[in-house]
Amino acid sequence: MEKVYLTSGINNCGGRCIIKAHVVDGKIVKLTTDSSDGKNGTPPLCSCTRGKQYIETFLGDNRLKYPMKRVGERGEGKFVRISWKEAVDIIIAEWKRIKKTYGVGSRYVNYATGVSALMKGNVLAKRLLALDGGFLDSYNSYSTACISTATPYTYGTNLTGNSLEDWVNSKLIILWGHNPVETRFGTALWHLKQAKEAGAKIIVVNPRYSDTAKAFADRWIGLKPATDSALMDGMAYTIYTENLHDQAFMDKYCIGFDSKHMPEGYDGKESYLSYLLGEKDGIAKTPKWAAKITGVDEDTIIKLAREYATSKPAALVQGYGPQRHANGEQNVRSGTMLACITGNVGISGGWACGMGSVERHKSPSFPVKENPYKAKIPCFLWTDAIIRGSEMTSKNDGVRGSERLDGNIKMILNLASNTLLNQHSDINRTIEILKDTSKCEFIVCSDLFMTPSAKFADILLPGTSMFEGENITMPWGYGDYLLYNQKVIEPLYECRFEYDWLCEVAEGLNLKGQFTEGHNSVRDWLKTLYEALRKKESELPEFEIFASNGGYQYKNNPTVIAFKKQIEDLEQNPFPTPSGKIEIFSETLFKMNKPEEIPAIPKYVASFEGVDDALRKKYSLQLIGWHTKRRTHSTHDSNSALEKIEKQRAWINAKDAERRNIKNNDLVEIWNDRGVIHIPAFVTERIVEGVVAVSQGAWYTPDSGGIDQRGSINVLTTSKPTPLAKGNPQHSNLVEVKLAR
Ligand SMILES: Nc1nc2c(c(=O)[nH]1)N[C@H]1C(S)=C(S)[C@@H](COP(=O)(O)OP(=O)(O)OC[C@H]3O[C@@H](n4cnc5c(=O)[nH]c(N)nc54)[C@H](O)[C@@H]3O)O[C@H]1N2
Ligand SMILES: Nc1nc2c(c(=O)[nH]1)N[C@H]1C(S)=C(S)[C@@H](COP(=O)(O)OP(=O)(O)OC[C@H]3O[C@@H](n4cnc5c(=O)[nH]c(N)nc54)[C@H](O)[C@@H]3O)O[C@H]1N2
Ligand SMILES: [Mo]
Repeated sequence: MEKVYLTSGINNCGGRCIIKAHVVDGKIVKLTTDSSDGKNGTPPLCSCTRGKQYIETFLGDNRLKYPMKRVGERGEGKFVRISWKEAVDIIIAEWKRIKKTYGVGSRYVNYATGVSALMKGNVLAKRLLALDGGFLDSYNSYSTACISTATPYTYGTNLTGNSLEDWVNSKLIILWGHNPVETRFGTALWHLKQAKEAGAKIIVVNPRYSDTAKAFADRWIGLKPATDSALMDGMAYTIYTENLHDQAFMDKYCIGFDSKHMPEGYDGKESYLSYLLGEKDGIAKTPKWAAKITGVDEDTIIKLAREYATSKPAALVQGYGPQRHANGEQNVRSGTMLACITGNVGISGGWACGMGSVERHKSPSFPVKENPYKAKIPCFLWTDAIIRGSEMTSKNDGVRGSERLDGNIKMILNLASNTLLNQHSDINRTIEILKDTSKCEFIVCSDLFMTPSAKFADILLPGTSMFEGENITMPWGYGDYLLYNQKVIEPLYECRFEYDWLCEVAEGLNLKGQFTEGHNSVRDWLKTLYEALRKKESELPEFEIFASNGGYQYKNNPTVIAFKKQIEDLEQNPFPTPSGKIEIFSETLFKMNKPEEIPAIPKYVASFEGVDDALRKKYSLQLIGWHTKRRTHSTHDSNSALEKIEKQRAWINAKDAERRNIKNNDLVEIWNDRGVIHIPAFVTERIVEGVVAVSQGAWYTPDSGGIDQRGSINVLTTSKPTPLAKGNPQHSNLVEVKLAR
């Protein structure tokens, strides 16, 4: 007899969809998904090709089956099977030894998104470490470091998005480095379809002619990577000089746009307008000026500017691609400036730009205990904290909570993460750091597969997949639902959910009671956390109903328009910025006193390893990555069936290929000072000249000479952080390309 269980993917795909697992005799025989059509107003939560492949990806013979201990050199990938008891005993012993020898601040839990549901190993581990005296915590994410840092300098908050059903009210939608057809963002794709059907014109700005451009765009504007702010300045110049801007809006709600609206005591020459017109540096930021930097021709810039300023209301929506650059903070603030000068803030059909988060419903969260150790690092700087933690300061490295760190990282728990190697920048540098066991002395990994990161574990533990346990899955910002992961099958082999062995570690530390707070199972915890949420979200049904229905899609979703209150009555509702207004000029940024890297106004700042870096003499091509439909980060790379929806290839413009005698599908070598990869070429007009693109997430697979054979972009990316956010500039890289062999 067939039984159907309701569940959902728990990886960090921006979309979280309904998965129905059909089980016969304890075996999953097929997966189906949500078949609703969205006609009742709630977006369908149907899976894409990745979701349909969860059996092949997660339940194959390539799973890690038993706990293991490293026997060879670290990173060599040689392990022997051990018992769970031995694994837990070793973890407890090392945990205590490292605490005693180096102090609590030497213990670190790596950034991890392999389990992005409510109960997840990394958060649980942090809870236990906090109970045990503390650990070095981190802030930021690899997703949104720059955009979430920069947006509040303008608006005081990251809640700058309208709820997406409002897109149908936009006359024009500019998807700026945003690619929801391939790169899922909650239910954004469905709302985009609705908007298109309602007649919105759609323009895509992206160095690549993405699937979104192909499926939706009336026009594609291909620019050179990391030149977005120059394009936006050029647009602002046209909008201002043709008097298409909303002066009344700027006068009333903004500070720092022009010399008349500067904060007290500041020279008018520091204003945005003064920069735009070249009053200080003698360079007017004309479309002609912008064309030279961006590679977009002058007429296209002028036309785009006029269209955006006159098609009111219009939504210029920023993806996260442009901010994963060396100057990633700047284009975020440039976007917010454009939204303001066109008066598209606080209105239906408009969009304020920046982070664009919407909080319509509260999310459940797991209670991490207060961490007694106060210092935090930006999550991108963990390799630095292994080799020079004791030198890292708040001033130079963005350390928060303390002036400096008091030591180096000595223990890492890397649970459901491939960021220990594959997803972090500069793989060869990371290998050098990790392979020296005198630096970081102890590494625990829990994963489903022998990933490039897993090979660097001292203790390697087999985790359970989405089918093998219960959880609650929450969508990204744009989605009004919670999904329940019913347990579909028993854990395979000796696999265990991270919570189960962490409870045993807690017991060995005499912290079990505090760690579990009396909960006997994951389900018990989920119930407690859900009930806490239900106090805030009264529409939610009782836990048992929620769990047996596989989750809940909210019906009561009042439309949110960001800053509507502020625009209607600024006196009563000031912006949550220091000045109470929209800060085109930020005094806080000004006082950082680094005008070249971190200007007080949004303006084009040349990116390192960007279009005008002197290094281009050696490495003439800009290399960007993107989030492909073929994977969720590195997850699914082990499933070769998905190769048919997108092959791992390097996109290269036909002219650049011709110069190098490269034909479509030729194996090419891409290199820079950091490393070398071999990958087939995709020779195409779908990418602008001078740019190469390799999708992120392929598993690093070196040959005996250390040349990656799979096309893992992080062999080529830099570990140098961005100036303000100290984020990951993983799309800013200079490389050269030639035929391989
Ligand atoms: N060059 C470049 N690098 C990037 C990015 C980029 O754009 N360019 N993007 C960055 C971004 S935005 C992010 S969020 C990070 C993501 O980086 P990660 O958080 O490392 O995400 P994944 O690669 O999906 O890896 C998650 C790991 O969890 C494992 N896993 C999957 N399901 C389960 C499970 O149920 N249980 C357990 N225990 N393990 C599981 C997978 O096998 C995988 O090894 O990558 C960042 N890295
Ligand atoms: N299928 C799939 N969906 C996902 C994920 C996944 O791994 N797979 N990951 C999820 C996660 S954790 C995240 S954080 C998000 C990531 O979402 P994003 O960060 O938005 O995704 P990216 O693909 O890195 O960037 C978006 C687009 O920006 C373009 N781009 C790169 N550089 C520039 C530039 O300088 N200027 C402009 N204008 N465009 C540029 C890229 O070509 C790309 O198409 O996606 C989520 N959704
Ligand atoms: Mo992300």
